[in-house]
Amino acid sequence: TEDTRKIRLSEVPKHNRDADRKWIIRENAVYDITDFIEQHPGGEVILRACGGSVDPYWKIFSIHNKQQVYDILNEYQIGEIDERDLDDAGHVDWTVLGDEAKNHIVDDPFMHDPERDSNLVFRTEKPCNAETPGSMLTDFLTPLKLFFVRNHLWVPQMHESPHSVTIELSDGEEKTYSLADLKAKFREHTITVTLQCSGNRRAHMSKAALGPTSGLQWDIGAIGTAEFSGVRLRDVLKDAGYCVDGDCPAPCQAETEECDKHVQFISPGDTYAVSIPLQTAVNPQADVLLAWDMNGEPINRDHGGPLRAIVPGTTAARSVKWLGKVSISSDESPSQWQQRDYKCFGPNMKQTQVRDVDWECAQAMQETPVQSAITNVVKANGDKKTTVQGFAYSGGGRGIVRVDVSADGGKTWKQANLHKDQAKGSRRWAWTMWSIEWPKDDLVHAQQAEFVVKAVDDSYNTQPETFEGTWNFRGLCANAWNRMTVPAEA
Ligand code: MTE
Ligand code: MO
Repeated sequence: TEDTRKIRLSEVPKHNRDADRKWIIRENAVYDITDFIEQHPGGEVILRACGGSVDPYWKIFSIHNKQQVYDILNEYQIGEIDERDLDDAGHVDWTVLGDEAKNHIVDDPFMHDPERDSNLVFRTEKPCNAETPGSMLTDFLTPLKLFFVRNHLWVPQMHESPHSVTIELSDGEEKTYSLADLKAKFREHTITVTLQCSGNRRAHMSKAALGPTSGLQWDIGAIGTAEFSGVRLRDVLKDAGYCVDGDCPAPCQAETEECDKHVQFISPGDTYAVSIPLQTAVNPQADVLLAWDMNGEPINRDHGGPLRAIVPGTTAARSVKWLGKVSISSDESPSQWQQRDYKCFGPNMKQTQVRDVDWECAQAMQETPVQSAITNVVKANGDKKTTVQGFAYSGGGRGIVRVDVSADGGKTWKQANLHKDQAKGSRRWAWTMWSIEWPKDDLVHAQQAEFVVKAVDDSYNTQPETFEGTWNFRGLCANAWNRMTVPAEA
């Protein structure tokens, strides 16, 4: 329009990531996003686009191509590119910048991602977010090639140099350990851990009367179980100079600095960062690991190799992959992934009110509630016998003590057999597989049977019947009774 400020293209590169005011352009419009960067859901990666166009990035991160995102961006528009810098088609003509133009060609950061098993169900390709088909979640230890992948960004290329992790104490002192140091210096521990994404079963919550929730619409398969080997974070913190149990030389940091409350895990380049309570990190019964092996193999690139944090009993978002730094701090991680992503609000708070959300008043997810799901209903013996099977899991090291299964939509119940397994760890960090056989004569409905499962953990927590009461606009902690309807005649 007439009164829109016209900006010469040559001005844009001056407002790059290092400038005071950071600009981007989208199509022909110019935006000053300096004040938005902090709120960017994807963190600081947005800085890469500053001083140039976001278009090539949004081609890659196609998640941006929606009205909600355009609306946010529009608030930051300051002008548009001067006509003199547009080509005949009316598009920005980068060639006017001469040599500088080539800096605006963007490589696809996902091109070095590993190959993945075609059995996985992809929710997004770039970044890779793929779940295990529910029917394939039958083994106590999930086969590595089927283990769900949840990546916020691309998989970093870390194989060039030997890996190391830096421990930063609260006084700022740092100590760095190579992977070889960790292996040589500390006792190795192996624990069996179920990792479940905070959004597992979100697609089910999205079907509630309160309406859709935002995020990847996972079915039951954003969960898996593996044996992880590595060293206890506790042992490494102690070696780095942090007093974990009062037996270290004076002055004892734990006593003098009461404010030491969190351990931040940071991936290289700040591509991902979250934190857990320090109490969890130093508790010998909490089994928090810096892990390099998964099911007896070096952790592969998708799952965070060469080194990842494993925080058992806690939502998988805290088990940081490609771990580069561990930092003891009086604060939780300031990242988006700690402050925004994994918080539940009441069912009254709707997506449309997100701007009014007081993020600080809500607790960031750590330990998770009890969950269960039906993976398979198998008929055998000419339909005389139906076997229902699935998994049940609870966070916080709480074991599963009972699994109730119904064949009539939840009116009557029987108890499933809980399978024995070889889970390792100080507490129960792994799911429990269960199954139950249903004789045909007991199936009350002629047309179809509606199987339902709910589990009980060792604190007698159980799952809500429906999603209405725990509905939240981010679709987190979706753990209502799980249902599977099967026709009576095969
Ligand atoms: N760590 C890094 N560095 N980057 C990530 O995107 N995703 C987190 C967590 N750790 C993530 C990460 C989330 S949300 C989940 S659910 C788990 O990793 C998934 O682990 P997996 O891909 O090995 O199954
Ligand atoms: Mo997750």
